[in-house]
Amino acid sequence: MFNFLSEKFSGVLGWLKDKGRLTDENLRDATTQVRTALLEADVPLEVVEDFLAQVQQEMIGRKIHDSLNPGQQLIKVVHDKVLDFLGGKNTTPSISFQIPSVIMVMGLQGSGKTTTIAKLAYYMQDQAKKRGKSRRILLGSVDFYRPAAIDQLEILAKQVGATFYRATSTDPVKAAQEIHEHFKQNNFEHLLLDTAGRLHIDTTMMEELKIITAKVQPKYKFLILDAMTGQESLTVAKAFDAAIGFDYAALSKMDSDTRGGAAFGFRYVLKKPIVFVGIGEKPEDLEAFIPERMTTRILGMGDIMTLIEKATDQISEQEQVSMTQKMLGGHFTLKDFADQMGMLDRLGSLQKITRYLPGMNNLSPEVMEKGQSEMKRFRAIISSMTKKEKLVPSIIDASRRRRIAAGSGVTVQEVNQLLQRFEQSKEMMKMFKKSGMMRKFFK
Ligand SMILES: Nc1nc2c(ncn2[C@@H]2O[C@H](COP(=O)(O)OP(=O)(O)OP(=O)(O)O)[C@@H](O)[C@H]2O)c(=O)[nH]1
Ligand SMILES: [Mg+2]
Repeated sequence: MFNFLSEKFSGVLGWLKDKGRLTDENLRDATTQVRTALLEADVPLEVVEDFLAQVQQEMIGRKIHDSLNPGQQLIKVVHDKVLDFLGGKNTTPSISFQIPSVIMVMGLQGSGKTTTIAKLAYYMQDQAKKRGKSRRILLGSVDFYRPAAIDQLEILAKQVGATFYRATSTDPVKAAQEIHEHFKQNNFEHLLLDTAGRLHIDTTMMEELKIITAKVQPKYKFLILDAMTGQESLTVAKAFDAAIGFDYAALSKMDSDTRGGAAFGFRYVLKKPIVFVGIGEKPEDLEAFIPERMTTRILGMGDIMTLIEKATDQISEQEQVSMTQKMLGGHFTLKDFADQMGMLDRLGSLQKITRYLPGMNNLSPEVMEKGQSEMKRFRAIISSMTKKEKLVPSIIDASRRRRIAAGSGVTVQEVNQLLQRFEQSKEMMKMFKKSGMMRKFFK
């Protein structure tokens, strides 16, 4: 996510840090580099120019007051500006969807509309569940443009515990009305309406959407933007805004190797909140868009906060506490090692986790893949061990290793590798313990 942008920025800012004094000349140099970074990240030109003008103005103002550590100052100015452009501090938009309400989702073909609908339904259900409730959600589609589109929604509805309704009419407007009727008559709490996309902005699609909007009166209109379409996304968003208008945006495919220009340009030019970001294909792969975090990511500082929050969400506090105690207490067994890998598994793929960690967002997919399958293998091996072996690994001699390997379908070398890794992580725990880092992490 935003890899490209963050790499470039880190490069520029790192270079500046080394400069003791900020002269007109190196300010100009730095600005040129920031400009290139932004353009290469597909940030629309008009946005780049505005951004740089504002950064320069701030820097000139500052120079008079304070000439101490100018590199640091520029970093701060760039940081604050990026944050500003993404919506500003403490501006995380939150929606509590009114009951009852119709939510219409629109966007270009393949932008992620249908997937985002499933994610939204999952999110609503999940929020309700946290309060001991459940939601009656109806999903309907008026996408007759792509043959399999409606079936796709039907399948997703099952996955997220929502009801699916198939309209009998194949005329988008009539179908929308029919679905809306069904929604009202059956006392559903939310209707998530999926619409057809086109490859490009197209007047037929816009007209259709206009009429549907008038008939169904959605309370919330979401524009789905594919984070991978750089410059063009701004044109798309402007066109949808002019023709139909929308309240919120969701950025899909932020887990991809996107250049990040979409979010940057969109938020600044359209001044509409990006509420959610999609970070994968599954219904649970939805996150809140938090400008501070996005800024930190863009500037390549990693985002440990998100990771910690995710950990808290997915792993019960009790589990965390007991794991931390085991790690700190030095009684870390192979069973704990397996549990720990299980916890990691629940957090999501390694790729997703490391994305949040400073300096680790450049690991190649192959490396990640390897880590992931290694974890799986290790867990399988551990599950072939006896209780005693898990608690007292030192008893695992050659013949036990052969038995365990056979039991888990791996080679003896792989069993050895696991035991080595286990020893290494025990060493690491000791280091953590000494540095007090674990306590800080899990507080
Ligand atoms: N990695 C990743 N893939 C996504 C994300 N959102 C959607 N996709 C994938 O992108 C593709 C298109 O998503 P859809 O939800 O079908 O897009 P759509 O806008 O409904 O497409 P049409 O119905 O053809 O207009 C699918 O393969 C999705 O799995 C995301 O956040 N991350
Ligand atoms: Mg679709």
